[in-house]
Amino acid sequence: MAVREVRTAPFVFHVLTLFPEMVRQATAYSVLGRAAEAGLIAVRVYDIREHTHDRHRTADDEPYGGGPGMVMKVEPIARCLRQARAEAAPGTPALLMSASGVLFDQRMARALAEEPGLILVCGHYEGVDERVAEHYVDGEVSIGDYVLSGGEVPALVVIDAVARLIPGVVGNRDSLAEESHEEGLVEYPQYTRPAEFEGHRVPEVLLSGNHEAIRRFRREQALAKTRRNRPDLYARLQMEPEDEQRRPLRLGRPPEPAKED
Ligand code: 9D3
Repeated sequence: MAVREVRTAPFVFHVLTLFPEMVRQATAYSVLGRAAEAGLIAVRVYDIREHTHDRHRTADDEPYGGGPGMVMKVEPIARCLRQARAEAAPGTPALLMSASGVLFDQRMARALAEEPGLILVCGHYEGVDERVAEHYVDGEVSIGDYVLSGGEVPALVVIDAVARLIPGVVGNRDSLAEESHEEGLVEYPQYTRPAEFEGHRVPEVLLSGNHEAIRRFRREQALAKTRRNRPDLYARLQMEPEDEQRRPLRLGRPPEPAKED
């Protein structure tokens, strides 16, 4: 058996936000809630507004040069970050959740899980003064090409994906499944009882007890579903000999580009 490295201190997520309750609430459930209970992770939430000075506790202001909307001020965020960095493990990177950031994926999640912890800065409604990205954090992360209302939900996405990779947070069986998902196929479809519901039957082969037939059926289904739903992944697939006949032959032509928008 390989020796497993075991963390002595919890992996701490430090989240800077104008909506601390939103982050606290969402991390209290399910896998994250249990991991925190077990001391494997911790979520520390910082209220950016507590780092404002004026009596209106102003966290945003009009954009220089004009334009619609408001911009979150650099000063409260910088001060809040200073506090978070002081409380975080040495070397903990700080990331700004930003619609203009680098795309988050499973590979990035694996890299972030190797860090001593994470500081995540959330903007809301509007943009954040660019000086935060340039001078106060180590990177900017987006979770995808759609417009959200703020960085809180994206931060929760990052926390969930990274926490699952901390040893002990999910069972061995789940983490093995995650590795197989990283091979570039969507998962095979799953079914449970009853064998028939409103006329819809579970594929007979799954009831057959023929393990080799079941394995081939699942691989075929995963390939078909990947081709249908994820042409981008399908184009990059390295086919096994048993998959051969399922891929159209296009000699000398590049793979179809993934459809987007
Ligand atoms: C439509 C508004 N956009 C042009 C002015 C800029 C904009 C500002 C703030 C767009 C989104 C947001 C709020 N979103 C985030 O803070 C965010 C986000 C996202 O919207 N999509 C994917 N990932 C992320 S990470 C943070």
